[in-house]
Amino acid sequence: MAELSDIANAVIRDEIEEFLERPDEIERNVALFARMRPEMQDIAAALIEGDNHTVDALTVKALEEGTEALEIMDDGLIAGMGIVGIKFRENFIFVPEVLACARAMKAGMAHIEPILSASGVEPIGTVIMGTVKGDLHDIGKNLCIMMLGGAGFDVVDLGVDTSEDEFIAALEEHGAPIMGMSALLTTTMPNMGKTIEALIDADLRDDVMVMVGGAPVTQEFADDMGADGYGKDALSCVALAKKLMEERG
Ligand code: B12
Repeated sequence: MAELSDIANAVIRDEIEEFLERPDEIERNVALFARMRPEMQDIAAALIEGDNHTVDALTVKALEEGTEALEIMDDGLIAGMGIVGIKFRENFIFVPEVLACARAMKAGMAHIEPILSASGVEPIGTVIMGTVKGDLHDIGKNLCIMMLGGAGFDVVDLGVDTSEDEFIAALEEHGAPIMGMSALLTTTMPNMGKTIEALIDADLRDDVMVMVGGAPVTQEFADDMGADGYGKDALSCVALAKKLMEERG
């Protein structure tokens, strides 16, 4: 089993020691960071500190040194945000600090976005993506959009706080075969189901495959609301979109 001392970066070691209390979360994060290259730990540490300039510089450096964009996304950025999420949940930090970390995440994403979304392949189809009404979280959705672009999908991004009417208007305008909804709040998750009901009322449900995701969303919840698929992360989002395209024929 990995030990705290196996983690090269002192900031990450301190963060885990000081802020993580649940044994499962300590074990998971120690294992995650211990297997990570020190350069990626440094990016995660800068993100946790909300230091967008350092995340920016370290991301550029890592890319120049030949690091894969996906490794930076998963190990540096998403892993760092995982610690931020726990500190936020436990009230060690509050919205302003999380916003600084989100800004740092976006600084890194700005450099990996052109790489992950450059596909060079024939467009497979159009995906409409939005974060549901009442919800302003867009980091995960934006990662999914990058990866979908990289896999050859054209993506129409409806942004955050997307109403049922906005999803419907976009479907009518683009005739997209797939629509993806993201929700990060338990209070906004039901708006996914409401949007699906609105699609039924608008007689559009049979024209589009609906996929859903976001940290609190589960396969069971997706099934209950009548979605066609659930994806746990950006990679599964792409696999799911491809599968739904095939199923649709
Ligand atoms: C960053 C953040 C914020 C930032 C958002 C900045 C931004 N531009 O997005 C700010 C500070 C604005 C914010 C605000 C709030 N937040 Co907030 N936030 C977070 C935090 C720390 C990280 C979210 C994140 O970006 N994760 C990283 C990304 C990469 O992961 P992801 O979003 O899960 O996305 C991945 C997958 O889920 C999947 N995926 C996502 N979407 C989709 C869609 C499809 C179709 C598919 C297939 C897959 C998929 O792929 C993604 C990539 O791998 C989470 C903690 C957490 N553990 O999630 C809390 C969290 C979501 N927030 C929370 C809360 C409470 C709030 C506020 C209400 C706080 C407040 N008091 O004001 C407000 C709500 C604002 C609003 N109306 O939306 C709670 C929600 C609790 C709950 N039970 O609902 C959480 C869980 C924190 C906690 N307390 O534990 N937040």
